[in-house]
Amino acid sequence: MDDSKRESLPAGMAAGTLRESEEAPPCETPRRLATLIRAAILVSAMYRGRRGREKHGVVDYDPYDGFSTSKMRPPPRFSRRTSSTEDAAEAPLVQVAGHGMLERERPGVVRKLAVARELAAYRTAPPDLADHLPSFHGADEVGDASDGGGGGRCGGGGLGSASKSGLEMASIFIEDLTAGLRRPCVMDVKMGTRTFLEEEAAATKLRVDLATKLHEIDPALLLPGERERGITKGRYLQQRDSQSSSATLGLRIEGISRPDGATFESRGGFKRLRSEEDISRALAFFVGGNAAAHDAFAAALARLHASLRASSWFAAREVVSSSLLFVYDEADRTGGSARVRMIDFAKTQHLPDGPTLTHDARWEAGNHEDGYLVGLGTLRTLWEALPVGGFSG
Ligand code: I3P
Repeated sequence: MDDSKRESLPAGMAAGTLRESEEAPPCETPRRLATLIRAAILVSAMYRGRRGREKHGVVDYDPYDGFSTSKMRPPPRFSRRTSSTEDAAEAPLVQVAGHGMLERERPGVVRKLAVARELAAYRTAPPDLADHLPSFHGADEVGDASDGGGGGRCGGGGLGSASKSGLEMASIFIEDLTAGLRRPCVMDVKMGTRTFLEEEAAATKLRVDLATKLHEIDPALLLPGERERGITKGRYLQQRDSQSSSATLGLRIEGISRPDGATFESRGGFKRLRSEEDISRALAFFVGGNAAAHDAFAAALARLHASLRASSWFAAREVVSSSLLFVYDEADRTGGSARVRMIDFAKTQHLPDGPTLTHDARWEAGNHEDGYLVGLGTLRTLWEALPVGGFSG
């Protein structure tokens, strides 16, 4: 996909570049508001696309997703299918985290560039988890997108090597979770106490861009000279986990988008959310006083928790840097539009001969524990204690 096409993609919205604001703007006519939101979406999408290409020189495309495909080249031919966004008379897609954009393939279905691990997750997800993942509508154009980077290997679904080098890529077609929503509210919660793979922890390449990002979080986190020399990705990701709520609470909020334009900002604001109180405030911001949605999400999280505890698929997989996407329609006061889905499986790996994971044991090198259920437990506890409407921001 060429740059001009990517930048003109209409669908993606990244809350990441919208300034942090917990104050709703004054009421405006819906038309004016829609124009403002559209402008913010466009600027945000263009900024992120250009910045990613400058940084990596290659595709920076990561829909719905906390996993970066930023160092992957696109498949040789992106897809024979053409985007039918124009045909889909729906609201723009809302994306609150990740590195790139989703494309609407057809009404109700989005296209995402994915690595083999993610494709394998969708292909192998069993029926008892079907309600907890976006529905899967197939894949196109699997190709080798090797970029010579470092990485290990994983199993998972018969695609062979799916390390961060030697990546096999596919366009996957998955359910558009905001389809049919008039005023979608979206929140991306990255799960787990650890968001790096073991091979990433061992990588030695120094990256100045990551030192710069760490500096933006807190200059004191860098040692003398590191800003110029760069830091390893392992160090960056471990700092991200320990400086946010990931390491302690097992989750962090990557982004929230509300249709009224009041938007927490993930790149900056969210990165510093660390305490239970911080997270609760963000959750309350997302719920916006909608008690029916709050109840519906509480029930959905309880169902998800029960399903994951009982799932042999989940027990056999390390699920790192995966998110829960929360979606509801602000205009819905029944809770019927509320849904939570597991997304972002680019760092999900099947451990065919490996241990059965508890997902709540402490990680030690080699045991693959990811802390996913630590985060889900925290989320449920905080969610149930939320005084909906009780936070003014
Ligand atoms: C990014 C985030 C992504 C990660 C990316 C990080 O940090 O952790 O998940 O991609 O690595 O920069 P942040 O959220 O602070 O912006 P991976 O999922 O591939 O690890 P990258 O810079 O190598 O793309």
